[in-house]
Amino acid sequence: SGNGPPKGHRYDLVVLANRLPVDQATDPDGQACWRRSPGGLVTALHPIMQSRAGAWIGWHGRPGAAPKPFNHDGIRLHPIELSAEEVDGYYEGQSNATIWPLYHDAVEQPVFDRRWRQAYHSVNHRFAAAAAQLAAPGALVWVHDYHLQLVPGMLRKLRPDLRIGFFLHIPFPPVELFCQLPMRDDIMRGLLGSDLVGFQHPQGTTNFARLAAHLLDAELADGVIKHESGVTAAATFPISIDVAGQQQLATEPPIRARADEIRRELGSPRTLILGVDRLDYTKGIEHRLTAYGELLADGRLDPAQTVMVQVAVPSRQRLDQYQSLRERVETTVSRINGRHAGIGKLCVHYLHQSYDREELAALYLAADVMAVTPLRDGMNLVAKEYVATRTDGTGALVLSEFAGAAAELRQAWMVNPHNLEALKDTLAEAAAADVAEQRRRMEPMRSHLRRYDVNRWAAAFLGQLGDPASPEPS
Ligand code: GDG
Repeated sequence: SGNGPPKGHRYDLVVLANRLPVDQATDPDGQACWRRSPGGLVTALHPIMQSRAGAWIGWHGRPGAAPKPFNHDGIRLHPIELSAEEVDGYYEGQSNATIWPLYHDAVEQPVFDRRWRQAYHSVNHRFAAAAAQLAAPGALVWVHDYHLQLVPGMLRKLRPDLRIGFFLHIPFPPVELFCQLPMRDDIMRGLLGSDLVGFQHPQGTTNFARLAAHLLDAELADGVIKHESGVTAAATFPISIDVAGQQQLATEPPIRARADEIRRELGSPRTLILGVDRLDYTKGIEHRLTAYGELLADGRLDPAQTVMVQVAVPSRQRLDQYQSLRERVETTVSRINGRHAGIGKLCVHYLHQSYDREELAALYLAADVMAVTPLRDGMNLVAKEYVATRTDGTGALVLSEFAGAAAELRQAWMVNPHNLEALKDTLAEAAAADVAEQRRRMEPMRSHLRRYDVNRWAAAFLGQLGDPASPEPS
């Protein structure tokens, strides 16, 4: 780190996201420090931001006064202050209790609250004002995700010279669901402040264009939306992972040894079924557990030969909906173990903890069946990480039709998680597949991912936004 450029320096590339790409940590001699956060977006943008000396605007993760702007790993970081009330209203309220459930097909009832909308508006304005100050004339500005949907419109007013792109990491809902939102007009005008809006899946792109036509009488032609205040392109950019990095992890001897050790510690089962998700109601964790429990009860899976590991990373724990989900999941796990486990032989190993990439890679390597069964998911990177980790082409991916990843990982064992019988059949089939069948499905998915990694994703978006250093890939 360091003090970096003088005050008033302007940047040619500015990224905005709810969070900065660093977490507060403590170094070995007890000093507070910043550490690069794990996660795909950070990995994807880091090299581009470094080579372009870009600036990143985001929240540092705690309520109250923000640290001064600082440099970290060659990137300028500009923290945005949020008061405790704004964390409640903008982040937990409007972002995670209204927009998140609504954009995920309302699989959980969205909550509407006027006070949250005010906080969402003022925090979005703070982000836009920071970007207006930091961006060089004609700079590229890339805004990320559902927390910041008003920013493009606000920034366009402050700085009409900028090229503004917005990427939504979660699904964009159909018109009739979106129209429930009391903020619908503000959000639509906010998004249409962009030159380019990107979605994970063609469905999102279509939903957005239809909505513009429906709400604002916009004209649609050739991926471009003509509206009262200009022209916005809408296109699909499915996000990916650092495929080479993930494959590298999979070949490291300590990680391979750890995978073997995990299987031994689990009692060397014939079939290990794995789930890895944030503990979120969109991820279909309960559906997956219920299906597994019934397969044991029906005698279609043998509890002496089968183990399930469910990693449920703690998430948004202050929200009621997440607390009650946790209770339901934990009850289901206990019920399955209570009925089918033996002394020293659990059927479900439930881990409400977070793990580093190395341990996750070892779990992916150890798992015969990877169960990814969201009710709705923008993409789902866990599915892609599993495929990239299986360098020998073995392993069975069970994948929900409602994950964005289903549009690309076509050879997975595809399932509708709402259909319990289908989910049971699919899990049982995947568990019974021989190595030839596993490879027949895995190889095309692996070659797809090798071609479409996260660098290509970022270059495609920035290329279409007009970045001369990221020509659009063919
Ligand atoms: C949103 C959208 C979209 C897992 N355990 C830990 C941990 N992970 C990592 C995984 C993976 C990432 O977190 C989870 O990504 P997902 O895509 O599966 O899900 P969301 O968190 O819901 O992400 C999603 C994504 O944005 C990107 O656009 O794909 O649809 O919902 O990389 O390996 N990370 C840490 N500790 C863990 O224990 N730090």
